[in-house]
Amino acid sequence: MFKNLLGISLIVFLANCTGFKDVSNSVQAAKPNIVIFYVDDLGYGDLSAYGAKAVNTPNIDKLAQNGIRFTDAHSSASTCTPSRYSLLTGEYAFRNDAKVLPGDAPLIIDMKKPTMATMLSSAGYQTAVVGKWHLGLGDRQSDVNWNTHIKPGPNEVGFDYSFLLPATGDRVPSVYMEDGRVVDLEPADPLKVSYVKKIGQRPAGYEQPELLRYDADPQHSDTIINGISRIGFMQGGKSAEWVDEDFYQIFTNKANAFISANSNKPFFLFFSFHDIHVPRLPAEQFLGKSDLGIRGDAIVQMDYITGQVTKHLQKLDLLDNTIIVFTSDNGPVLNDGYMDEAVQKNGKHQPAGPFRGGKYSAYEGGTRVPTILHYPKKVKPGISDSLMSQVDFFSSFAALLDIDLDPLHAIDSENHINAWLDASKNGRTILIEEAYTLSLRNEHWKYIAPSNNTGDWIANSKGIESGLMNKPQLYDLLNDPSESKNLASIYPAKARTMQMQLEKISSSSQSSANLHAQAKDSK
Ligand code: NG6
Ligand code: CA
Repeated sequence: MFKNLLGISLIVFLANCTGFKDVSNSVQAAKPNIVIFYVDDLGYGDLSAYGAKAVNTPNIDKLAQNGIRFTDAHSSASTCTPSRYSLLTGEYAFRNDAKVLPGDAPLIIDMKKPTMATMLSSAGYQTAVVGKWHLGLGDRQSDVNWNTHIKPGPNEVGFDYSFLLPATGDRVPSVYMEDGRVVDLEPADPLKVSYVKKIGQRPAGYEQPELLRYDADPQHSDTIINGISRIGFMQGGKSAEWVDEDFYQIFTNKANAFISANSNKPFFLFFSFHDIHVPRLPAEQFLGKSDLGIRGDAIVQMDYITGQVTKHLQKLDLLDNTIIVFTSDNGPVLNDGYMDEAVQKNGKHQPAGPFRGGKYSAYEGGTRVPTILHYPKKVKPGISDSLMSQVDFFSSFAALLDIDLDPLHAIDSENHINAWLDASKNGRTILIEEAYTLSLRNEHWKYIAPSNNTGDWIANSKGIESGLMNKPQLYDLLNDPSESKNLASIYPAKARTMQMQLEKISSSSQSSANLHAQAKDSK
């Protein structure tokens, strides 16, 4: 013990003499900060780093140039709630039937299981989520009391700090929540929410469309807040209403304040954007800054925010010891309920890049999303074509930090830390992609399970091909990345084998359990 103390004093002394900051800094250097930028509805082709021409994203492109740009990395699902659920729990979302939630749904994360946030907390990290939540709040179905401290929520599943949009920008309540409480709520004007019937005095979009800044489809035509009709009805809480154009500043400030407050401890920041989800209302300074109308301007705003947070890390001298992951929760959509001219102004832009489908779709455009890992000095810049998934962040970061995982937890999360940090290493062989049906990737082969649902509503109202068919589909992505030739009838045995593999994994409760262990061996 005494010897150790002597050793440490000696190191501190030498460190001071040689210009190193101090020993505590070098100890912390062993634990990198982790920042996940999680964009909403950003498609594979939406960044200039991924080939976009009509919109410029210099801040993100810089992360890509100095980090690893992945070409075959996936969100777990083609919609938001299931993707977020998987990222935070390390489990495929279909195991918990996690679907897009209404704004008054209870928390869908089982508090008995660990999350990325609890796992990182146990390793001494300070943890925060800033931005969109959409994983439910409270424990009572459609009966959240918005005027009290609402539990459970992010603070009960491992986040030390939370500053949120409770659900989505297009869902009520249109208020911020900080650590379980609605921000700036006047007790004399209590807040109530209903997803069933109209409540409150505010006009609804279906009643007074002349008050709207954008026309909306019937699902987005309820209570009007800030000139935009939303999904659901909201009564009271006037002083707490958000102004959508302020998101970019408010979330950036909250994130940067969290970083400043924890600059001498390891931290995990889950920066969960509202952009570029609907309703798209970028601040004035971004208007007209792309050739794509409002959707492109929202991308420019999102890039600006990424830059502001990254520059803040740099200013505090934290950038070199921070792993930044930049990615999206699902593929792109142009018209998601509001007539904001995203379709008309899209021109030749390909939001899903070369891939078929988009948000909601079983085709690659649904889950194959821009993904960048930036870790200066530790990670060699490059391009990785490995098959990667957000469901693996859990085990991969656990392995990086030498944390043992219970084999019964994060059961779908495989450790691929080597492939996350090195573009020359291989990632997954097999991956399930979730949409309104399940698909299996096995290397460059993709099998899409048949579905009785044709998904016409997606194609008709969103202009996106759902990928749903009542027969099996098999694609060879190496020769046909845009999934244009269904090979299921040409290679029936291959389709059958993949169908069986998919059924085995989806019905098992231990799909990757043994892979946590492998993780440690291969490190
Ligand atoms: C859908 C909404 C859509 C969007 C989506 C969630 C309708 C018709 N559409 O139900 O506008 O909010 O949910 O998007 O209500 S996600 O990115 O959070 O998954
Ligand atoms: Ca989304």
